[in-house]
Amino acid sequence: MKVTVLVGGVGGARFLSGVRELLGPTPFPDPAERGSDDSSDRGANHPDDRQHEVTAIVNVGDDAWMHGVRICPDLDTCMYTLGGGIDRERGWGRVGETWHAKEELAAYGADPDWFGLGDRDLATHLIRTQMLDAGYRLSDVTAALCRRWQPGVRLIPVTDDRHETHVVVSKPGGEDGEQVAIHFQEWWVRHRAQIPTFGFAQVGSDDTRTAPGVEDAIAEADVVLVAPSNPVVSIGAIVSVPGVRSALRTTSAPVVGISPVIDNRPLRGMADECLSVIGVETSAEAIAAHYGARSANGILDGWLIADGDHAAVDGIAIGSAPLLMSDPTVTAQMVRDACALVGVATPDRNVGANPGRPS
Ligand code: FO1
Repeated sequence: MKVTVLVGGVGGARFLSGVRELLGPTPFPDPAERGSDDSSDRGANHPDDRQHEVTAIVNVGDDAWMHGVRICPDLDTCMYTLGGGIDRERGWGRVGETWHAKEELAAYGADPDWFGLGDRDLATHLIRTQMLDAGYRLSDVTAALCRRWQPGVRLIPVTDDRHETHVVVSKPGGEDGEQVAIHFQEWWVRHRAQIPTFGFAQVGSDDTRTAPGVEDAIAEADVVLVAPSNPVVSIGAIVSVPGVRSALRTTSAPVVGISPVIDNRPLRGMADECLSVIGVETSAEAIAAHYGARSANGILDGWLIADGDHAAVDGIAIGSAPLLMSDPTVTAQMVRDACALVGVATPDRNVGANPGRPS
């Protein structure tokens, strides 16, 4: 089966681990792209022989230029988490990280000094910046970086174009009521969302288009999953890319979301701050209503909420399950429950990723 997932950062990466646990690895980059069509010598992973394909459409709204390198937090968090390089405690950046470059930059008084640029992480940004400067698209760069990390899920940025989330805030030190737009990372990391905030805006090229494969991945899916990522700055930023909303509304695949709150509170991150900025209550029901039913110009057919939470939205099938992503096996069950909610059968367990493990 073909599964397409809309994901942001930390929560989205954890969710993808569960999808991979359930369906087994999707080789990425695709080795078959170099292979021949002769069925005798094509590997077991040839797209035509593969049982399941998982494609993640990843948010790029958090991306930023810092110290001359291009940083893509959500793509890197997915790549490192699935590739085994993530620092699980932080949820971002590399395990075993050191911060010498950051300290040296600060010693020179280089701005920004509030953003943690790790030494290992810096290598990723240097490779990406060199490839972008050489004219490669972000989706090509992501595939090249994944040659090392082998995430076992196809990772595609929602767009190859600049589509940054900027945040309208009170101008620090400004006249009364004066507002200014700052980059999402400054709002999120420097200010921790603790300054008066008036809205979000996507900033980038005027003719932003979906990256190659994004609309096909939605149109050809057997099911589209909306991960329990930040509904505003992750899922909202993805759906704001021209072509995505219409692809979601026209695909023959059911679209099912997983609620990012438990007991109507986000697990981590600042979904509540973001939702309050746009006037949406932080609850499973309000977020579902915000996404909207596909039968009512929205994007959802189904919405899986945490046991004990409540939601009722016309046109959206509601189900409940334990939603704490404590490990990939638990998350895999969430994926199965979400698919079942919209009538999509899933395998009991994958047989690819862990051959020989006792059932
Ligand atoms: N988050 C922080 O809270 N502090 C940081 O210094 C920081 C640095 C950083 C560097 C690279 C990267 O890929 C992510 C980084 N993040 C940091 C996380 C990032 O700001 C957020 O996780 C996402 O943008 C929101 O999902």
